[in-house]
Amino acid sequence: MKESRLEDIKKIEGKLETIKTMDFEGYILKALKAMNLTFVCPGQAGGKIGAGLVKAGFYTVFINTATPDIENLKGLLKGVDKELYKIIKLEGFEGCAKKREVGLQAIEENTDLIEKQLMNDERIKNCTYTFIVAGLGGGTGTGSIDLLSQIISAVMRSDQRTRPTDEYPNGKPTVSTIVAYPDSSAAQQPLLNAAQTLLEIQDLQEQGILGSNLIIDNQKMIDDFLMDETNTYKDWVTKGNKMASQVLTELAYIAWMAGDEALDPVEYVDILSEPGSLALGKLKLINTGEKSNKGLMKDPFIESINTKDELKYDEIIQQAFTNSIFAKDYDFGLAKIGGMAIIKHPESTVFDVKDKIKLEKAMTNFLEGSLYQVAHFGVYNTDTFGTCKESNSNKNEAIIYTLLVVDDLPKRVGELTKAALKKEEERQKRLANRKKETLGEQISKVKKKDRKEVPSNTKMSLSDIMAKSKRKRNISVISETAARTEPEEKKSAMISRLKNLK
Ligand SMILES: Nc1nc2c(ncn2[C@@H]2O[C@H](COP(=O)(O)OP(=O)(O)OP(=O)(O)O)[C@@H](O)[C@H]2O)c(=O)[nH]1
Ligand SMILES: [Mg+2]
Repeated sequence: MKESRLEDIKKIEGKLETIKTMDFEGYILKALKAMNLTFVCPGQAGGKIGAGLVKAGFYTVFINTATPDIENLKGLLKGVDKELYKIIKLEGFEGCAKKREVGLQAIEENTDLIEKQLMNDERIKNCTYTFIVAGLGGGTGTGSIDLLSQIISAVMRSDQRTRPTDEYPNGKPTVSTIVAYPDSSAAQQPLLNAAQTLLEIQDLQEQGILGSNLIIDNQKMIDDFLMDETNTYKDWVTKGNKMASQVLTELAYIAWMAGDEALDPVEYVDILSEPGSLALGKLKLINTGEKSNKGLMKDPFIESINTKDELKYDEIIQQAFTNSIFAKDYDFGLAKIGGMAIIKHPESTVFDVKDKIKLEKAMTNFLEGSLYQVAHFGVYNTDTFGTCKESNSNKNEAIIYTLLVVDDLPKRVGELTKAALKKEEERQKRLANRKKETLGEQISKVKKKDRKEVPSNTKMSLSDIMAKSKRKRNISVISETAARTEPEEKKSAMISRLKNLK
């Protein structure tokens, strides 16, 4: 066993202690350890989602421009082991007011800090896989995704890495994104930020820098929160963030569970590192002992099905892949690579060996024709169910996790992305027309003056003229600054620093 793996196993003892206080699925207590995933979270939304991941034991780097966001984050992390996270405050900025170019500028103007705190971060450098987490509506997160992806990808592939890169099948990407998409009350600016960032992510995926992208659709979170009569969370954001950290944590532990047939870390990374949208499903099956199938027991995250003597395999698979909050709204005809993990009791009243074979067949049927790569499959027998805080050995419960990378955006996100880009194009056209008109008007005015009129500024004093010319100079300075914030130019300096890493 490689030394770095032994190190990880030593570390897990501590991790399990914190996990024991959480209400994640109880079986994860039986995992040897969690995958060594790290998270880099720029901006406020990234910070709030990341806070839950730190609490689950994953090393996280927070990056922000706004002091109030950082103070709020410190509050969320109160009592958490400081070894588990790092907060980078980008100097010279206080929030980005939803401007992506300012978010980019904030990283650019803090290169020394980023180099010291992020490029030289041993834990990021040597982890198995990194996620960048950000909200798509603001400026800090969206403006920094591009550079951060390139930086992290470069450090994880550099010679300085002690962890061998051969863990990555076929040299695939080492970084994925998790992004929160604005809800339906969002204005054009956040929607445009989201659209431009999604295009940027797609571009980085095509370059082989980014793997899958998990989209947290805030509107789905709100809808489910409103529908749920029994929920105990104070608001949809708290609940949504918890769901995200929970499913990521559970999958990271599954990878290190002993199973007859396991979805092991390399297979898990094989899925995560595939460019496209990551659809995650989770379905809980409960055998209530009733003869009739009561259908779905609606739960916003864990879709539960009452089972009866005869299981409806196709329905289970259909529900597992399409109905969870992070899996809804996808065209599964465009799925590229997938996986399924079943967690069951060794004496399960939900599944027996035959069921397992039939489920696997149902999964193959469901995905047939769409997957052009492979589907990884894992079955885990465990006598620990319930939650980590309060575990039990319920034989009547089973959990199915599904992972699929789809070569498309979810429907709502795809439609809004197109609409936001079109609206912006029209706005730009209108602006260009208006400029032309103004120019035309000016020309006709000059022509008039040439003809006969006395210039209106003949009475202007020298100081007036100087002041006017100074004003003009200032304007030209401002427009030069605006041009300087063009993303391509801003990125070049940082990228040349990155090249020195290799
Ligand atoms: N899922 C989720 N979305 C959030 C959360 N906080 C904010 N958002 C969403 O994220 C978007 C705003 O992004 P922020 O992260 O606040 O922006 P920022 O990156 O800090 O950038 P600036 O505020 O412009 O400096 C909005 O669409 C919010 O609805 C959160 O905790 N969870
Ligand atoms: Mg903010």
